[in-house]
Amino acid sequence: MPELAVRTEFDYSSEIYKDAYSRINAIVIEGEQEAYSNYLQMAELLPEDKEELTRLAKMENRHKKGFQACGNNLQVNPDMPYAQEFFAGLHGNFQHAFSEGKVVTCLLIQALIIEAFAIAAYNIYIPVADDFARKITEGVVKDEYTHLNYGEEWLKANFATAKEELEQANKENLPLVWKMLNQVQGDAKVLGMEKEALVEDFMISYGEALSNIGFSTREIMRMSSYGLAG
Ligand code: Y39
Ligand code: FE
Ligand code: FE
Repeated sequence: MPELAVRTEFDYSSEIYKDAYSRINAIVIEGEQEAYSNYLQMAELLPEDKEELTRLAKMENRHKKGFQACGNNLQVNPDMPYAQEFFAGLHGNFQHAFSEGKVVTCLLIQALIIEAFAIAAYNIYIPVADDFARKITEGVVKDEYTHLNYGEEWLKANFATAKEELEQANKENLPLVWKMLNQVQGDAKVLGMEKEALVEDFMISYGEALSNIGFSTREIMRMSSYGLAG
């Protein structure tokens, strides 16, 4: 008998699933909330793009509502304090960069790193999600590509002046992503999401973005593995 591809089924109402979901769902809700306010803050730094950035911010707010509905649908209470702690490092770095008007660093943190992280997480989640969450997430992930593309285009157009700051910001922020991935690894697995798959998808989106912006393959390899071993 030929081997068939079997879609893994989950007991979405089991306590173990709901417990893991209470943290992952909170991370996503908090991430969307912070993304919303990050785009509004970037709109202040880039008044010429204010309209577009406000439009992106509003998409993030819709995503947040969508994921809140996913939690409600599974009767899960998102653990928001856990999620705020989870994002504290990136959040602090973004706020610090914003206070100094460092738009390149803000773009790297939100529009490249966090978007690539979101794209990886949502792509890997879709095949293992419950039907309700799958439909929501499929709509959301399309928007996240739009957000990543915004960051790419802006940084590509300003590559010469942004390059050094990008490398520095990558150094300071990418290690946080690897730490965050390690931290969620156990809960992600309960939901059917493997860390290796998350890392692979993240590397693809982030690496392609760096390439489109103008970095060489060598630079991309050096940058994207920064802090991976640590
Ligand atoms: O731009 C966005 O919408 C990003 C805020 C959302 C971040 C999602 C972060 C997902 C990490 C989840 C890790 C689960 C394995
Ligand atoms: Fe989003
Ligand atoms: Fe986004």
